[in-house]
Amino acid sequence: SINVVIDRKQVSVAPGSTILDAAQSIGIDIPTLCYMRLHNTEYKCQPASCRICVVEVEGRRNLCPACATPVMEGMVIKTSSMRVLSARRMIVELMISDHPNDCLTCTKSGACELQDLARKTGVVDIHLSGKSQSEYEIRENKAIVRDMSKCIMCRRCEQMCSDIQSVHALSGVDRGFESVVGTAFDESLDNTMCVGCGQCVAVCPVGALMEKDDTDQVIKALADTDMTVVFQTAPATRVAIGEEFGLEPGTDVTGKLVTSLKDLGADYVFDTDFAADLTIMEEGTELIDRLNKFLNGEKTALPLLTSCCPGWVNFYESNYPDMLDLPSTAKSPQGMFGAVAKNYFAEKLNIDRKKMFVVSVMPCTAKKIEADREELKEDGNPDVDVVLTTREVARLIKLANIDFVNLPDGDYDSPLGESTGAAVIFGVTGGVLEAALRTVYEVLEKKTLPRVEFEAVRGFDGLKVATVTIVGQDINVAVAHGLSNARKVMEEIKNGNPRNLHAVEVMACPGGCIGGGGQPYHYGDGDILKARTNATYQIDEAKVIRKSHENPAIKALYEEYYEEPGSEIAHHQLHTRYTY
Ligand code: HC0
Ligand code: SF4
Repeated sequence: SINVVIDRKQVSVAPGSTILDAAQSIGIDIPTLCYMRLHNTEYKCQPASCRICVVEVEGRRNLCPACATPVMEGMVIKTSSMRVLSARRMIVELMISDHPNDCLTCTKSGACELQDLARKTGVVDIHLSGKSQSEYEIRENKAIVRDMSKCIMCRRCEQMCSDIQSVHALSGVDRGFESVVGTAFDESLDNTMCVGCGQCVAVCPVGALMEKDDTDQVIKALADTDMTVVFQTAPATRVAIGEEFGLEPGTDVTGKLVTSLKDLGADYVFDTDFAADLTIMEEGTELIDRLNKFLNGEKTALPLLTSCCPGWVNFYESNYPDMLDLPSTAKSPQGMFGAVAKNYFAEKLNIDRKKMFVVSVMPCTAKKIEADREELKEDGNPDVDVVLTTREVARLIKLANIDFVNLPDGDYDSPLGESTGAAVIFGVTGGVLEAALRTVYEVLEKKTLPRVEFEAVRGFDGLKVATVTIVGQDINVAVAHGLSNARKVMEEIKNGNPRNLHAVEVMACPGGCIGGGGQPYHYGDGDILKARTNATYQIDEAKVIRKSHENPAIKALYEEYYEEPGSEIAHHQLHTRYTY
């Protein structure tokens, strides 16, 4: 190992470590901006372009960027000398001199890293004036708002979009003072390969990339006494929203979330998890049909691709238009919930679907685009009216002055609130496939699983492959998260499917929905994602019923309304189609 001294403290680190690694290992905080470490992967973004992490190394004339300078034996480093401080101040001043002064009304205020740096470096006055600020039009689509006047060119979004997602919708454009991260030919995101996953939003340190704020529409609906407002909460939101109120990452606040939505004025609070169980019934049946055909030597489309993540759906629609027979036709749980609410439940309440307002609480920006798909509307009336990200819901709860942390636990309403352990794990990478396997195994084997957990599809490896033996047949499955991993599997399948895969789960966001683009900011911190993942598996473990096909409310729904999985009415309401 290599021994160095940082701020009078001795530290030994592995060769190849940077000064930043060494400092972090002993809890010394060096500010960073363009640097980004991701999700327990080896992936590091360290362009060393912002220079905010500069430190003083004894014997060297120039200050060194801590994120990109390797340690050397005997180095003596000062991380906060006055020389360092004035260099950092200069950088922050430069950035602020070309940044709008709307902190009072900026949605990012309070979570903005530039604001934080200004405070940390004690910048109170901007000496650099004379040059007018570069201004850009605010561009937005259904999911993402881009205000490039606020871009500080850290390029973290570009790294996410290109390296992690392999989407390449965003890149550095223009030079010098004018340079920002934008789209090719300044096109709207809708005219690029953007899938709406919001991973760019998740890592933007300032307010340049934000989710489209739809809280206003929900406030209006809640204030309208004629409207029946129905909420659904996605699996991954319950283990993350607590962070917005100062709770530890991985705190399960399911009950508080329900109560807070009731306090906001919801008429019904239901669970997307219920619809996740329903998805397993429909998608599982589809998988069983395709497997049976395959076993009988008939022609069928394999592997079946999961279709619940709209970032992934957008990705395969635009990148693999000639393989649209592979994805399951099952709508996502959000989509199924909307259909059940606006058909079955509206009929039950005897109200016009236009008098029902369905709000999804989602970890996801792409869900906003999904809800706007024509296939998820009836006569122009959407099954889901508005999608709010976890962050937006937290904002709403704060606006309503609700003391979230001290709320009592509430219960979901019946009948669309009951769910199993299989449903909640949808929120983590591997969970959809694990849930499907729990059901497919028992249906095909006609016996109880000896162990419900399928460990082989758990964990943070970018691509997980496993083989499960069902009725004497090896079923090969793969799980990818992060779209660059998805691209690898898709290229493989395109080139003859050498692993003979039968089912593939893809979630666009690293970690799955718990790492979604609409979740409380985690900036790639793997520990936060792990905590949310562990909490999710704990919720599953604590459930009495852990298999979708055993959900009594789902069984009742089929008996009362949908007849059986794959029935005509189920096809009409719970399935969809894909287009290029
Ligand atoms: Fe997910 Fe979902 S698990 S995509 O990540 O499948 O957004 O949480 O709601 O729809 O259930 C997101 C999360 C969901 C859906 C579910 C699936
Ligand atoms: Fe949305 Fe989840 Fe897909 Fe990310 S992984 S795009 S949060 S559905």
